[in-house]
Amino acid sequence: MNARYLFPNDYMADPAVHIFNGKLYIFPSHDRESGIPENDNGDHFDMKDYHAFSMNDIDSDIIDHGVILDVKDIPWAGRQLWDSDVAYKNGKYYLYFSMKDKNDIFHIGVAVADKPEGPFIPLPDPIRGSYSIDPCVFEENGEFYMYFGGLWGGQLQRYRDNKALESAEFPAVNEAAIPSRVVRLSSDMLQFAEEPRPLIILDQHGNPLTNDDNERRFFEASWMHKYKGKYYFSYSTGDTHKLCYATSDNPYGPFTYKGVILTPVIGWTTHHAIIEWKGKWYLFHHDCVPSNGLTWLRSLKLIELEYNEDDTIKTIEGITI
Ligand code: FUB
Repeated sequence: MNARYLFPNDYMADPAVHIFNGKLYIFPSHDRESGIPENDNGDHFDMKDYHAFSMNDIDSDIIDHGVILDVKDIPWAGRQLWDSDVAYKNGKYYLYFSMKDKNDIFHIGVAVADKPEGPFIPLPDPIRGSYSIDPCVFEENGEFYMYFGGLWGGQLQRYRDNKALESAEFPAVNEAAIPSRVVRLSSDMLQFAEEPRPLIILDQHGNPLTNDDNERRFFEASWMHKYKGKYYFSYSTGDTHKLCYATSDNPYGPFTYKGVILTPVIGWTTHHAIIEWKGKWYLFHHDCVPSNGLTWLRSLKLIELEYNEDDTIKTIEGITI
């Protein structure tokens, strides 16, 4: 399968992908030209709404279902609708989204709908105890786990043991890297059921990846899938622009680093979803080729993902696809 751009009409990024009612749904961030200068805080990613998309088949055209949630309708809104994900339980769809509050602090919000196409009605407040960005929700035997977090503009370095620090703190170079977080959701899907836990990624010797290991350590863009009974946690390395993955026998980890899924693409960010549909596996992601490299104007892309005999993932070359 050749890689293809999914929606040339507009800039969309950070795809979350799920099969609902036999169709494939994509929930991306909706990039736009805000005119805000580029900085390490990510202020130039100033998105204001979300759309939902669906596909009847992997080769078919993508259907744009329009706006499913707008920042102006979210009571606690400050700015910047970043990465989101959607989960289904008992006839309702739950949209989990990253957004800054009125004090410019990222939290994770929830909005609820009867259909994946929305409209999604936001709760008046973010999830209690939530912080940082990039929620990914994974279901296992009726329990839902959220994986989240993002460094730099995503503010994860401002928290330790789920408490806000006076100011951002990075570990020393050879100390364990700042981990992403995993938390089980409450049965009503609207809150955390427990304190978020660190998601530890170990190297092949059983040592946690260190803060200076920019080629492998977590930065943002959590995604979880299961293959042959194992949990595959994948993520972006941020400033080294790769999608990597680590595996575990337990959704809470610890995970062991396995390798690179996607080498750097054109653009600063890289963010993805991995899903099996009709017996094949796919990588949904984004790059900035159509915008001639403008990092804040990203385009959705799709390519088949393959495994090796030993269940490792075959690396895809980002620039050439
Ligand atoms: O789209 C804004 C941010 O860029 C996302 O939340 C990150 O994962 C990165 O893709």
